[in-house]
Amino acid sequence: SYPDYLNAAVALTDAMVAKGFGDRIALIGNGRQRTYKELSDWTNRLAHALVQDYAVKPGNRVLIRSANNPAMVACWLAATKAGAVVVNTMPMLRAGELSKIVDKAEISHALCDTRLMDELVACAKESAFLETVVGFDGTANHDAELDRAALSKPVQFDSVQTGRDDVALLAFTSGTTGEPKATMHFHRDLLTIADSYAKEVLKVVPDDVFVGSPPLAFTFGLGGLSIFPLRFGATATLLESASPPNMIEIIETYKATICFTAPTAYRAMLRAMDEGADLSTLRCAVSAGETLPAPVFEEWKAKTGKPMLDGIGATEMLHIFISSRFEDARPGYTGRPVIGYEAKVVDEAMNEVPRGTAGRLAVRGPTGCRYLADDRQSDYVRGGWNVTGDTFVEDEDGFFRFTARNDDMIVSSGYNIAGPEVEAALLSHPDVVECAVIGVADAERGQIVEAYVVLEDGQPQDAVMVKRLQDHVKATIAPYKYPRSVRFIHALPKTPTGKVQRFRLRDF
Ligand code: 3SK
Repeated sequence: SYPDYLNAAVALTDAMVAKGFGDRIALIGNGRQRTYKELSDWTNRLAHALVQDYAVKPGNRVLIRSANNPAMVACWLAATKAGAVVVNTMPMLRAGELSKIVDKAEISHALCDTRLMDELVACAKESAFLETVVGFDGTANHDAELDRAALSKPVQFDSVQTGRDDVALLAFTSGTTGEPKATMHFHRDLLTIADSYAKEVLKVVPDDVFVGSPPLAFTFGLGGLSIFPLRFGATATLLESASPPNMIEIIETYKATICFTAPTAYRAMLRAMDEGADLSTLRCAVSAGETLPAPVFEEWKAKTGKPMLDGIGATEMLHIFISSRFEDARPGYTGRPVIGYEAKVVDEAMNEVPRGTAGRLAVRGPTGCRYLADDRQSDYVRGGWNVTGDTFVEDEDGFFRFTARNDDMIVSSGYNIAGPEVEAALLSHPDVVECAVIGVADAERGQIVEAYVVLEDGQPQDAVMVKRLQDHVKATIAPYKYPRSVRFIHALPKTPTGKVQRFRLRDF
């Protein structure tokens, strides 16, 4: 229950100062630390500048373009305080991709790290909506137009009295196929994900220090690397380039306790531990965005003594709604619904299927999907349930196990084969670094399993290796699931958020 009038940015800054967190470190990034009081003052000054100098009005759509850094967080919070609806975007987007977002969201203002101006300026030239582009300095120098405008402004700002159900954020989802969709999230939603998942599952305390790789433009990152720490008076570390070595350096330097990243990075961290990296301060390793292979879970548990917390979320739902827990995390299982959420597995007619049977995962709870002006709304939300693109099985104890993306299910000679299962089998081979599996048309079997494999450096990409991998899969899972076609590749095609774009493999 939230008050009728609620501004999420105020709750995450000024209200935290009022609660006594003013002197604690809120953000660390680009070589500087900011306390909650400094963050509150900074965002209030920026909000004044946005309103007075750039005429930002409540309801205006404001795009932010930046890598993960404290200035991006400050701009997001300031625009929210000014009552704007924020669209956070990733630094690697090109002008054409930005244009789609600008047009769909009818962006009027863009705040851009000056190091990333070119593509945005190119996009603005073509846009009927985008009138104002303002540069901010993403480094610690604070020496760009917006920073200078903010400098002389007061540290108190009368934030816009938004309603708890006013839209605060438009989060774009590119998915692995198709046109981008914008999902609308309310001020209360931004706090709900912290008050449900972060409180119940992660049990965040003020002494926690967060680190991770997902971009703030992806709601997985926005929650994990800004909303969750700020909601509980904890510290967020922000990395513009969050490679595993950089994350490890932050973990060691700041004794980080909670990490948000994907299994591939955890694999690299496991290898780094073999070389002496000290990750012992991490009490919580959250894995999401891709399936967590059981071997990675097992090795992490063996090396750290703690389970990894697998989770599934969706941009449509804002954040994670099914997660494993410290006390009962099981390898191969995503877990149970987060407090406040319900989940069920359904067939095409929305009937719940018996436990143990695979079907479409449907979920409902305090957050949910509201696409902006998109006909796909009625595909995603049916009878109040958000019907995800994932196939899951619920077992007798109410634990949910991912089997496949709906579009990853391969049907070969009448057998349903879940691509991720074949991928997990291939990944357990010591010569395989990464892999992705698709179904390709086959005259005899309807479809066959085709695997794209990235091998360890120096491994021979020949017929002997193909046979070795096929035999390994046959020995690991039911033999009919083995990839009849194996192709070697240098790197898998991925979305900017790191999801493998299996559909692009069809063009190889
Ligand atoms: O599982 C995901 O892809 C996801 C999407 C949005 C927010 C959080 C997560 C984990």
